[in-house]
Amino acid sequence: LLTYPMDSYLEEKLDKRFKLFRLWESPPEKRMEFLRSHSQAIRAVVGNAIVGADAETIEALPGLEIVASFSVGLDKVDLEKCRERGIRVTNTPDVLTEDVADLAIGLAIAVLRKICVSDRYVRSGAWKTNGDFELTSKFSGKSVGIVGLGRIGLAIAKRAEAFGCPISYFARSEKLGVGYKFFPRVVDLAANCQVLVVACALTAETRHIVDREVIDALGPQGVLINIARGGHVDEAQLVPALREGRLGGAGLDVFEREPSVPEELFALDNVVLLPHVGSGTWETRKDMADLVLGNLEAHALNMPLLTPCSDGWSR
Ligand code: 8YV
Repeated sequence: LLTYPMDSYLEEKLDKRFKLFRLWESPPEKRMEFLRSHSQAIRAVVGNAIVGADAETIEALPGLEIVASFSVGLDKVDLEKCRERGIRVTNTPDVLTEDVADLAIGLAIAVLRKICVSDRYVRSGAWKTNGDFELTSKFSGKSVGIVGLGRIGLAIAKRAEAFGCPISYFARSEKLGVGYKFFPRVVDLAANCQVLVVACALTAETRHIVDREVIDALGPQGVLINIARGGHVDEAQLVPALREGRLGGAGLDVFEREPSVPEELFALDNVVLLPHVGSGTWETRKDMADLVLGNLEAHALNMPLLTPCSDGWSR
């Protein structure tokens, strides 16, 4: 069962090797009926960051053996239910780390140097009529705070280091041997950095980890970058903070209710908004698809899975 239209390469390969059901082809109100009518046939679910395998879906599929997610984040998979039922879960770690880390740095530079605003300045003809563009803020050397020092967090740290940025981080526990300053509280990390990057997995524990207090600690000169999940940030607090200049800026690849984005953000020049494209390159999406296929094949052949879910907190 493919839950959502994803990569065409993945869909073609799945279609060739398996009997493929496409969940989105049935209207939302008929989905449970659809699942129940194929409940015996469906042995695997391939979901993504938008539609995974929730408790209802899992319950409707008594023959389900494996959930192979086309994502590293597993917040759309009911892991508890899978554990209870002995359903195997795989994701796509590592292959997307570089792209997501690249995009985090890209967003930070885009916000601080106003790349998108100045692009609009040229396109609108304003350069000719109004003269030089306003001055912007430097990225190199800014202190960068990272929430979650997993694979992606570390890759962002490595890149930011190359820009001469001092790095600090928040994680569930201090990581030995990384050489970055550890803050046991996110609010203290936010108060002590200029660019705060969210790079952890979304769990009950990390939902709204960036709340009003953290936003205020980051402050009018601070920039928030989110390449993880919209649910990490309390959007109802973020939007007025950006509008009122209580927060300096934000680069957001993810939102709480994708594909809906708070429209108030559209008018703001201190934000850069992307449609969840962190892993969205041809190269990486192919690698992710190959991992999904490899995991399904390994499962079918009773071989060890390539990337079983480790249930970790940092991605
Ligand atoms: C994808 C992601 O956008 O890996 C993740 O957790 O959010 C992304 O790589 C998505 O799952 C592709 O549809």
